[in-house]
Amino acid sequence: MMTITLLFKRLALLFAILQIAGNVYADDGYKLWLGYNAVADKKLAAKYKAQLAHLKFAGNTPSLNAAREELLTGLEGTLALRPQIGDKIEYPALLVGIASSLKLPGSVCSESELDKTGNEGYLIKTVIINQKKCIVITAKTDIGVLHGVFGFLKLLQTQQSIDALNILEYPRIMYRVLDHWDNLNRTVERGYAGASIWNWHKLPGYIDQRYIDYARASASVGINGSVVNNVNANALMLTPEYLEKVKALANTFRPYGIKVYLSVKFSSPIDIGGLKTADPLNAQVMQWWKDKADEIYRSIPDFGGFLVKANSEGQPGPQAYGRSHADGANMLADALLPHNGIVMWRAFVYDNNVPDDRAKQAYNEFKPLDGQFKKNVIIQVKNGPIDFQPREPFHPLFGAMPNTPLMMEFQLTQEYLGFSTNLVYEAPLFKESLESDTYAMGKGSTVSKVIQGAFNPKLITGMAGVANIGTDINWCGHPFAQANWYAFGRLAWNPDLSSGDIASDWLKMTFSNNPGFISPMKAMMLQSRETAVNYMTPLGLHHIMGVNTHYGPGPWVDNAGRADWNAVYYHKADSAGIGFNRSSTGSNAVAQYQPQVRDLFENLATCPDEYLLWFHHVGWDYKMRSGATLWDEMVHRYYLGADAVKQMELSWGKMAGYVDEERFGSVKQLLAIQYDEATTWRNSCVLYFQTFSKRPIPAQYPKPDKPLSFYRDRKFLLAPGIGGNQ
Ligand code: GCV
Repeated sequence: MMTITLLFKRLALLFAILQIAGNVYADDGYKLWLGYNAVADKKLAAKYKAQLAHLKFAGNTPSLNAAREELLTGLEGTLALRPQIGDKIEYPALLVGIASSLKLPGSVCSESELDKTGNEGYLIKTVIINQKKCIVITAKTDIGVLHGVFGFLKLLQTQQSIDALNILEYPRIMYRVLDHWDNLNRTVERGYAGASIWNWHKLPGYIDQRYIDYARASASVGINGSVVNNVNANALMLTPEYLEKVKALANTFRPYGIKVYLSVKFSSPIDIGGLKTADPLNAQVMQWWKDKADEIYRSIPDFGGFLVKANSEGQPGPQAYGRSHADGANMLADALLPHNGIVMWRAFVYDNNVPDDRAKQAYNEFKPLDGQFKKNVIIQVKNGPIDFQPREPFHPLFGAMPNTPLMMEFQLTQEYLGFSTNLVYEAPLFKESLESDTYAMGKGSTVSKVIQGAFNPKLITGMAGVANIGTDINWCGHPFAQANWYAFGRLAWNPDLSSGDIASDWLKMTFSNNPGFISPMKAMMLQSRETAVNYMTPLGLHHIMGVNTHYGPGPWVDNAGRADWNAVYYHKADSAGIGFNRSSTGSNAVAQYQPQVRDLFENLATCPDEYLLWFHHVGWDYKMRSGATLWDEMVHRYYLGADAVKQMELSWGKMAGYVDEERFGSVKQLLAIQYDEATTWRNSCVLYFQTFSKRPIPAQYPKPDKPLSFYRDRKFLLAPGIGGNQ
């Protein structure tokens, strides 16, 4: 007879085996894509183990130590392997370190190969040394080695062969930066994942483990900069008290190759400097910024530089003194140049005078300044001309300023994409912008090439992502929102990667390599952004979200502070039709694009359906490419979008066997909320626009079960995301 204790022991063992075999242990999402789940394919795991039995890791600097620790954590997690570590090479070996300290024979990696990796890239190669096969992870710099270690671990996490490796990686973009819109009181403007991760009160004395894990995760996808405070900046940030705290963060991030940047308030010389003016051409003001820069670099020698929002949404700027954006940016650039710092000056501008078309303002203000900025200034341009909408055409400034560095600004936090309750994988949105052809230097002049400096190699290059990170245990508020942080880093490193490849890497590293999981989940992710466009803003509609909060539908909003904060300004629905006429008979925003692009958008026959109502006011009975009338097509898209969320729920429901219960349950609940929100969007918009179209909802669709007034009357006064500029 089996004793009770033995029975319990056996059950416990069985349970443990089942957990490992199915790889479905509880997971709160904190580890992101660095959970280093055990390689489930036992044969492959055994082969990896044999190939990685010995490790020679050269060097002992903070970055190399971080790399070594990450490698050992990764090997332990994926393979339960603790390699024998030694200086003498035992075979089969994994050799890691910068090329000069590994003392590799010239035949292993040539100077020219290494040169191609630059200061942050790496080589991973299978090589023969003393007639024995080894794997080498090497680079010119410590940071390159760290990136190489993450690259190598990705191979194991995604279960790829390591038999014959020959990988040369380097970043295509220089500045790959997360912008945190975090306030000093720990609210996060447009943050939907809890409070700010920076605990200013406890800094500099207390270094939260989160700061280190943030740096690890960011470095693992090649991010090399962090702007830690909101672009609606508080001048206090530049006081000695706060700079001390920033220094502590910089020290924490440094081993991971991540520099700290600060958003600065243009009026700081007045606010905290005791001056009477912030005029960029005033000698005292210039000196104040120089002294401030010197002060910062004394304690943070590798400080990255400043991010500036000026003359926009009430923020101070050089125009108050009759000066231009170039005057303002160049003054700061002069202060930073001796220290190799940069100025990221934002092109997201709209002033107090309501323009005929807000979409045109940035181009109008910045294009004439082309070539006038100092070499360490980069103009940060949102992907589209309005404001991070679910879909926008590419910003006309891309390609229009050939002599000025332009930095792409994407938004990872889902301000206009349903906050953190909506599963929206943003890589397809990013790619759509990057692959748009500006025609600036002839066919093929994509936005991606422009921001990589392909047409002017003298320019610095950059990509920024407005972070979606907060204190939620899973960092981003939705387990799948982590994929947007991940995808941003991967695309900033190489904008030519595909959304699908990035999605499968992320899914494998985060959840499971099982094809039964990867295939439907990748499809779900890839479709999710189009789905959101359909249930929110199909056919080129935009900015019809709730006022201020940007939560939920608000197509009826017509009483906000200024005309271009109202939804009616953007959709212009009336009894004749709907849409913003930006063609030559309207605001003529199309003229800001190169002729080929202008003509494409100008002409109703060629304007893609996706941008139809962005560029045209179209009659309700206009015949669409599908053969349906505009009204019927619009209704169809709204229903398609909401139905697709139901499909997402069904697909996810089948994933229970592949995912731990915790994250399975979390995504399940969030998808149910998303379905509710999608149907709310659908019903609100269809009912509201019907008051203009006066046409029926086609019979095949279920009628909304509540009247328009129900949706209009809902209030979301305390929706998250607006914390006040503290
Ligand atoms: C940080 C939009 C957002 C604001 C944001 C602004 C910007 O208007 O709603 O919250 O402010 O963009 O990018 O500066």
